[in-house]
Amino acid sequence: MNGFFSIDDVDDLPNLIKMAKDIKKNPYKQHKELQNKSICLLFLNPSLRTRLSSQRAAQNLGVHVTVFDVSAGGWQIEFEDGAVMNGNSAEHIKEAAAVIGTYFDIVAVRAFAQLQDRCLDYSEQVLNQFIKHCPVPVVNLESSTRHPLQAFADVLTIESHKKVEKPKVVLTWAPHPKALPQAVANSFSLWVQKSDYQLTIVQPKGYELAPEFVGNAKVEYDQLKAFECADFIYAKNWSSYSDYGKILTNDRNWMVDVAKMQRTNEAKFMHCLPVRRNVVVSDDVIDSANSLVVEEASNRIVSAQTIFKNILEQ
Ligand code: SN0
Repeated sequence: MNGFFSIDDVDDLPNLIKMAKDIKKNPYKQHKELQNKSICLLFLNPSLRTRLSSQRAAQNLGVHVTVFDVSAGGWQIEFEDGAVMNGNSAEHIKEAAAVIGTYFDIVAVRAFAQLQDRCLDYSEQVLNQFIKHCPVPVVNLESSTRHPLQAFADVLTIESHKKVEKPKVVLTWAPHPKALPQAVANSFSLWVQKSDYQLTIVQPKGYELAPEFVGNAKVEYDQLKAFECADFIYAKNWSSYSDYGKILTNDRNWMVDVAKMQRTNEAKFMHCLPVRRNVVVSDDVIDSANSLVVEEASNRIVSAQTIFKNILEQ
């Protein structure tokens, strides 16, 4: 693997899942050939799970890890080609990525969608500029349109709880006070479909994801209907793709609660975290025995470790 931007970098998902299961069983296996390798984790936005799980993943492999909050302690980076840099940006991505790439063997980057300009966000300017100008492999720690390490951890979680070969998975939109990116939902949809599970995406009108991310998923607008017989409920808020970055409704009736979960096939509840309790999901659902949110988050170490190992061993 020569970098990890999206599911397109995975040739063989069943094999990747198998490697992840081996890593989960034996996370501290010695890798002498990795002992002088190094990873830089660059954050342009906040993080809790991604930061800590990626560090633990690197440490488990015996790899040196450096975390850098670019937005807090670095120069403001310019991403526009040909920019006249007489504003706030002090250095161009061309130099920044080139230099960082001489210090480390992997550069992992978090850069959220700005939710202002759909074309710009969906062009993945920041990650693509890193990939273009960085001489070593780049890993996506959530970009404008994707969060593949999260989706990989989600699939690993479903794999260890599914009772049938192709479980019914429902991705449901849920209310939120802030406008959030579509990245988590987009990647979840792609990875679940690649895993060959049955996927239904349910959302209010106007919240449909971009067609390339909906793929062959069943699209529903009636949440109660979508929940019937579901094996997994994955809740997430996202802002509108069509009316880009906007909050179109905050209808509290879309919160996941016990009455809705009772319509499912004793479904497991999933969310990537952080989650707004009693807005996205009621306390009694997220605190129930069917909630997988903590296990999902713990699998973030496994997904990151599997990807780092694959890249570094090549
Ligand atoms: C991010 C998102 O993409 O939705 C990261 C999820 C892993 N979530 C948030 O920014 C939530 C912020 C909030 O205020 O609840």
